[in-house]
Amino acid sequence: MTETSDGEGKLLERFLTLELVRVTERAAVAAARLRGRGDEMAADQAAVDAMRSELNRLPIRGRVVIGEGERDAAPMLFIGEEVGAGSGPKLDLAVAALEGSTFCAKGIGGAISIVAAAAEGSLLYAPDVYMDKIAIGPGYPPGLVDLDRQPGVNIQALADAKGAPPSEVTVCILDRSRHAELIAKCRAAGAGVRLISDGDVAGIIFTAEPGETGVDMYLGRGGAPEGVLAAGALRCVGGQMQGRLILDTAEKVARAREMGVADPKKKYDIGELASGDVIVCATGVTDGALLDGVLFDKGLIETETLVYRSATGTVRRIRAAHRTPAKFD
Ligand code: VTB
Repeated sequence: MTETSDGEGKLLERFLTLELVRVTERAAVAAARLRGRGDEMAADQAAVDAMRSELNRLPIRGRVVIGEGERDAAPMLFIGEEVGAGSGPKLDLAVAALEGSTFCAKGIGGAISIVAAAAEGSLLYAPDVYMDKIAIGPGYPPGLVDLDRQPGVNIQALADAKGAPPSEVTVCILDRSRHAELIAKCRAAGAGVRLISDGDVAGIIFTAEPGETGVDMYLGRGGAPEGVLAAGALRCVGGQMQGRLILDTAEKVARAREMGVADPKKKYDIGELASGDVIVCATGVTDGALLDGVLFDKGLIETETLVYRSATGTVRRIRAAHRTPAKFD
């Protein structure tokens, strides 16, 4: 991450690990106040507004490189938007103030608020298109699985590496009709399939902690921006991931080219999706396998946050009890 000549950048960057917690905590609380109201846009807007105002308090010169909303016209922290208090290190930010807004609107588990910060130029400037993704957690030999191999081959390789039958491998996949063949192939290979209705950032991060989540592998097509965010977190723990942008129209190819994508068929490795020193911070909005959601108690707001830092591989799980709920207003 950016370091100033006097070393202040380095120090700031460590401070930032905890400063970012406030950013996602505040966005998560704002979204949580609109849980279960059936209004995705309102929850998105509240999360975005809260995230923006908290980001603007940070001692950084940040630029949003992965924003939200283009595809689903959600209110967004837009790509190219400058955030931060205007001095300090120059950082690229990838944000999803409310990832899984449908979960939030329905009041069901899995919504999170997430942000990744990295040195300028470290995150893939992914256009808001789909991406084919494969991910597994840490502790496996490099190259054990590959996006271009058949699902059955990847499942068998992972099962062998685990020393377990394929029936003890769980693959997480977005429940979409486009995945019917993929799901059938995984089942035919003997694996269990965990279908999720939304939220493949969390779906991929599940593989970072299989002991906790029960998910060993992520497969399938979801948002490219979400792929970059998830790659940042997974890289911090030594997981593996590959992604390929789906640029299936001339217009998408042209847009990607403008954003610096020279080869539209390129298979990106995790280190190309998110390189350098990355900090990723995620707070639960609704209860999920990864994080507890925001809890409103009498005079108290509780949040749970995960912070990943690639420089050290440290993962912090922070449960906060906010005794001054008014500060979130
Ligand atoms: C994907 C996934 C996201 O929305 O973008 C999905 O990456 C939308 O998929 O995590 P469809 O276009 O098939 O509905 C999420 O699940 C939530 O933003």
